[in-house]
Amino acid sequence: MKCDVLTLFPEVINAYLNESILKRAQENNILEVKTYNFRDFEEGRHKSVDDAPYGGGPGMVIKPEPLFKAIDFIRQDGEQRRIILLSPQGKPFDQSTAKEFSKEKKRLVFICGRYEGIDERVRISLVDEEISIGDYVLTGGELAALAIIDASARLVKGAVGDERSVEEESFSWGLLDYPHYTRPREFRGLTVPEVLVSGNHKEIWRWRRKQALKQTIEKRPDLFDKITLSEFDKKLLEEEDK
Ligand code: 4HQ
Repeated sequence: MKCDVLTLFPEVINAYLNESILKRAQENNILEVKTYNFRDFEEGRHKSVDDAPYGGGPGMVIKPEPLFKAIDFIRQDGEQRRIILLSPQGKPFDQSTAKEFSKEKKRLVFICGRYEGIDERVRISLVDEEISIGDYVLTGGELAALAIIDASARLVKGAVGDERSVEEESFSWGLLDYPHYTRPREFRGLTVPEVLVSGNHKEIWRWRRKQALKQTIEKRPDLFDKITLSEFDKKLLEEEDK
């Protein structure tokens, strides 16, 4: 997976990506991220990348020129790119988009705005798609770009140390996770469910599946309504609790 991030705060992007799993993914050439400060492409004397909105009103708008220049610059290598703008007006990002990005052959370019947003002509002429990470307003697109890169890169084969943890998610696709426990077996009077220490893998699998189903019903009925239950799932849900 290859990405370019256009931002006024490249150090924010780099700080996150240079830790832990995504750091290792970059070292192993599974993930490549180049960050660009688009202020470097502003040629005005004062290097200001924003200006007051036409029509008046509060706040400032990112000027088109530095972003057009930055995109011209990164396109010089002739590689194919998918240009993405982070914005609350975008298509909601979800796990299937992450899966798609993890397999994308083109470079992904993330444009991170600040202030009230960017000049509309950037969206019209440069942007292939607008994506949102949720219905709330951030101060900038950086956290959105990081969320998308993080969720997508960990799905690239070889990115996560133990491949089974990603495989297991696809088995429970669309459901919430089941509860996890580690040592000690008793902690402040709270014990680990007996089945998890039984060594009976079939029973453990049944318990986890049932917990995942029940958590989804309880906490995210909207997600539960979207999934199709197997006959086995229906049987699990009908069982009396033991
Ligand atoms: N933004 N999902 C950047 C967001 C946002 C979101 C608001 C985008 C501020 C400057 N981006 N502008 N939600 O809240 O992607």
